[in-house]
Amino acid sequence: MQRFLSAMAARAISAALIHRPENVRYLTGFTGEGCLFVSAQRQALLTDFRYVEQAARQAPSLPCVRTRAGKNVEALVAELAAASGAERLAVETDFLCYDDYAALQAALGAVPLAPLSGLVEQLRARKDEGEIDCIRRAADIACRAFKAILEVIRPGMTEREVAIALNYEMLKLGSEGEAFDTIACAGQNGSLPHAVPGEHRLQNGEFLTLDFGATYNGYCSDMTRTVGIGKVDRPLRDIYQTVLEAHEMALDAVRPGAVCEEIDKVARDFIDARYPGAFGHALGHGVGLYIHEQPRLGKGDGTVLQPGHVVTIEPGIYISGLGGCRIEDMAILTSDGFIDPIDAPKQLIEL
Ligand SMILES: [Mn+2]
Repeated sequence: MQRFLSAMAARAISAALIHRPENVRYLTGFTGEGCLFVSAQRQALLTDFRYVEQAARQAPSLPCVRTRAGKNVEALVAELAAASGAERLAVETDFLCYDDYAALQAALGAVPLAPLSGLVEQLRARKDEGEIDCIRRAADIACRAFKAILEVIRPGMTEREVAIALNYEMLKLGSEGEAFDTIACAGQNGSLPHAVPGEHRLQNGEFLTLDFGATYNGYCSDMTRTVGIGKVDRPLRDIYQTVLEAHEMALDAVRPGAVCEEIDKVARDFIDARYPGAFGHALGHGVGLYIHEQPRLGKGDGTVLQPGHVVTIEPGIYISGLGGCRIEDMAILTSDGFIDPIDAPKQLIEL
């Protein structure tokens, strides 16, 4: 909260209202529904009866303002803004829906709304020791679940059955829930980077791509492995080796001081020279309380990696009609390199 107040002051933002659940959690520890008002003079959680006690437990030092019939959240925010002498109120314009925005503006009258422009997300980009510990635990859960699922996967299972079994393993191992919808796609479905697991049954000779993450204390992990169902033939093996080499080359380029888009380029140039146009998404992204955070390892992001950044490295090749392959690890930037919390094997596994 102190860092956020300083960042607000540096941007001449006198008051802000935070709605995004990850941002409210980051600044206060509160995980229930509601929003957070912040000005130099006043900080308060606004929530309803269902979460008042929870707010007192999770954020004991923060005043909680209870919304109720006749005192809706907009009216209460207007009171807080007036008490703070706010000239404008910054909100998450990339999150707040139009109707809520309009209701808030109506209640605020002459005080205009303004974009907060990702200020909390910028603070969240570099993780502290406690956050990194949670991410490492989430990664460990996912890695152990992957090891377990390898014993379960059989030809004839559907993608959906694999995804359910993998989710169950993660939950048993302590995950609070999936970091995002688990991807399990096989055969020709592998060319869809974000395929939804369906009724396709695993067949010998095809690839199965698993992209999944666990959560621990709110923090996410993210990993992808592609495995062969039985022996896999030439075209797929070549794809795998190319993705693996690109993945290793990109990891070699990760260090404090490296520029995000340049790491992306290392993997992209290598793949494009062999499979033009087959790697159509960014190399990676930040991971934290939310699965896709700053920075982005892709063209146009000139962020210089620093200790505390946590990013994924996930090149892939996708060929319609044939299938696809992706290999994803995470890199936790340290003062002299990085820690890779994903310790699952990367050489091709043929089940
Ligand atoms: Mn990812």
